[in-house]
Amino acid sequence: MENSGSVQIKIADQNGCMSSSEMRIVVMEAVFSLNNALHQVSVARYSDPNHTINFDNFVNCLFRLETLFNIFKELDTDGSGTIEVKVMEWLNLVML
Ligand SMILES: [Ca+2]
Repeated sequence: MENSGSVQIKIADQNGCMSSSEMRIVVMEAVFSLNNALHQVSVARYSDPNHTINFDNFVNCLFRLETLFNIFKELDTDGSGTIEVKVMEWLNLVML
């Protein structure tokens, strides 16, 4: 995942919401490259029943992704791409 430094958000339709597929495009252009599983989990968590994501939920999703990514980078002190956490540390991370 690579942070582009600036974010220009384009919402295809004018109703203030985006579809799950639009969300994936915007997130990938803006900040993160999501694999299919992470995209599906993000949509399940942040979309409403018709699979659209409003702006508040989109911002919340981006904030959570960035926060967890930054925490991971801090814990991965040797840059190996893996971290080791105790159960209470892991619970604290996922309950953010
Ligand atoms: Ca490591």
